Amino acid sequence: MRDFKRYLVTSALPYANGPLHIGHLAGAYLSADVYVRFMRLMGKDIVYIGGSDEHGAAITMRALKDGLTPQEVVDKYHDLFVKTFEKVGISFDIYHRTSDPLHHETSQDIFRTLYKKGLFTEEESEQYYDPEVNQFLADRYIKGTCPKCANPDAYGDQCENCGSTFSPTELINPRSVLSGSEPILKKTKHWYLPLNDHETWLREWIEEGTVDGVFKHYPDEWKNHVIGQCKSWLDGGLQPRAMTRDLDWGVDVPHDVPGHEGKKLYVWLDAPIGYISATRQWAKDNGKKWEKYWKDDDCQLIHFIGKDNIVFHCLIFPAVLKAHGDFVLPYNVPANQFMNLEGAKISTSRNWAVWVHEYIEDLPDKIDELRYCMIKNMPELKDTEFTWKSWQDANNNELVANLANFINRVVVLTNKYYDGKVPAFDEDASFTGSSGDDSEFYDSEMLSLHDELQELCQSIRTFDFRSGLKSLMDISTKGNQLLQYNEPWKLVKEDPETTKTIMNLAIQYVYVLGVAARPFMPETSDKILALLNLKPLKEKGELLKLLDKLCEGETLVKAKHQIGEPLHLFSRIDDSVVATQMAKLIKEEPTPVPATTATPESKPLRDPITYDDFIKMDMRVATILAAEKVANADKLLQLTVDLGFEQRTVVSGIANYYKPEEIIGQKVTLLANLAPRKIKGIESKGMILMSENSDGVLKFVAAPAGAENGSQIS
Ligand code: B3M
Ligand code: ZN
Repeated sequence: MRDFKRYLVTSALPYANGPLHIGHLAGAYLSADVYVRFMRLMGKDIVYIGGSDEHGAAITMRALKDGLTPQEVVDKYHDLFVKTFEKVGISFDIYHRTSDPLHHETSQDIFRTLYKKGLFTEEESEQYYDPEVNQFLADRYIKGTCPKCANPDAYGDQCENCGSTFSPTELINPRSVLSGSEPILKKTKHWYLPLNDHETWLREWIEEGTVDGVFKHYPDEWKNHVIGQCKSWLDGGLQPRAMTRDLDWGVDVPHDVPGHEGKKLYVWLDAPIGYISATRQWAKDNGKKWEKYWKDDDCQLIHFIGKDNIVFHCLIFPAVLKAHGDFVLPYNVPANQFMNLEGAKISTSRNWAVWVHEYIEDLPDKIDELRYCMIKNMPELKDTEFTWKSWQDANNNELVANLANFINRVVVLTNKYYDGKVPAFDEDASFTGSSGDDSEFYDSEMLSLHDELQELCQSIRTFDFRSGLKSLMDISTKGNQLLQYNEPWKLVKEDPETTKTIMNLAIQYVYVLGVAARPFMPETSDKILALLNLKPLKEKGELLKLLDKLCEGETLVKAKHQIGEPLHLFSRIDDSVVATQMAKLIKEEPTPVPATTATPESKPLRDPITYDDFIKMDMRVATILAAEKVANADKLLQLTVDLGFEQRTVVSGIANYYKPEEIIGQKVTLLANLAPRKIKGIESKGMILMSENSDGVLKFVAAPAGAENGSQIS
């Protein structure tokens, strides 16, 4: 662990194409926020950078689906991100965005430098092109049959059914998502970064922590899974990677580069440069020099990301930085793994997620409870799981029963026995609860608080936030034991002097908790300090000062200081709150209660059929994964449904009754063995069962809640 003059911390820039879920928080934001707040408390010069990733197919696809322009999409989600991060207390020094002109300029400058240095190769390749809309097709704009598992709805780069990845030309029967037509191959030229040329130094940098023998970082401070992923890429051999795309949304290839027309920077080139643009903007706004953070070896750069972004932050972006020549390399990339939800992977398309903005709406006074539960279960080394029950348990059994209980007792007793004034104690009085005198006992307790706090600090420094949080709760447990063991409520009559020592000490514990809680639960820290009638922390070296004082045996909250009135820091969460959230997650459709009891005019029954006729129909439970309008057909939606054992496309005449975005995640019943039919050029496999009321309004025949996809209905 080396001390640096400056620190620059980044969190992955979320794609501005959908709201944030708890997996995002646990992955790249809470981890960084705990670290940054801690470093500020230690008096470090640290800047925390964030921003929205507003380019790439992720954005244009969303725009297409929602009938919005890409700019409208990114504006919408950028604004939501700003609010969400603010509410959850993610304390960015700047939250920027990649559609900002300063970012375009920064990315173009870097591209131009690499281009002028001759560090790109130009290569011509054949890529899919949609002749109907005159557009090259990004991988996600091509669908077709998976070459591995025959799933008819695989994307150009990946099959969500079997998980394999490939190039679009490997797809069987490719079709354009834009027009449904068959794409043609067309020649196009792009600039490539020859990553293969960077293999040797990247390997030395990752494995030895040096570049040309010069120290850069300690590899054993990096997480094993991060090094492991890098090594496996390196072992597989790095390939040249295109740094440009044929797109109409993104950062233009600089116009002084011949052949720039119609070309944009690859989103994974411009997005990490967003960290630099944001730092430039922050420096401008605050009268600082951004180069001090990016171009000075005395700055430690740390990227907080999720594991799916490792290759970009540990190999590709460093290659860009090194090729450019002026920039520092990341000192560490403490990537987190994934957080699952109630036994399943979080999935945006299946709406299996806890959306952070919805949590904030539903539980506005339970923000630190969420932070606590997320940090406690942070997927630092392996995937973890969030359950509403574990959230409730963490709150009731730990925050309420331990932390709030201890602090409340101290505040109540101080108010009761000493009119809310921190009791002074006689340093020479002999102490009944322990050998030695009160003063010796007091000093040794303060020293042990110092050691515990040091342990907490060390955990945070090594990105082990779970252990850090545990240390915080251990201090609270000790505080509770101090009261439990000495029973000041009894002792006050027998030995009032020693009671003063105990209570004075307990108040010091509360103060330590107030400071140490800050990185994890900032609002709670403010509340604890308010209970002691002290101001909120400014996060300017207060923890460093506290450690010094503890070392010196100096009291933290002085005798006679008037503390505040008791107040409950946390309250119990009832089962009903958990039940409401679970129901929301599973989206149980309540059985609609008819408005009137009048029998609607019913259609006559069809001719009788035999059991054999009936049993021919294979009806299955399925979930709608994706829905989009069918071009030139007002009534039709093209649906991708999950049958558990496979995914397929079904065209359904429900567009007048349901909007595509409303029905993602809807459980339906599917007549699965209906012979495939071509509808508007789309092969439809099966039919979604609908009920039709007397007015002709269609409603899904809902599958029972909890029924697994693929279950047979008979
Ligand atoms: N937007 C991917 C993601 O949100 C991407 C991260 C960019 S970090 C420079 O997972
Ligand atoms: Zn497949």
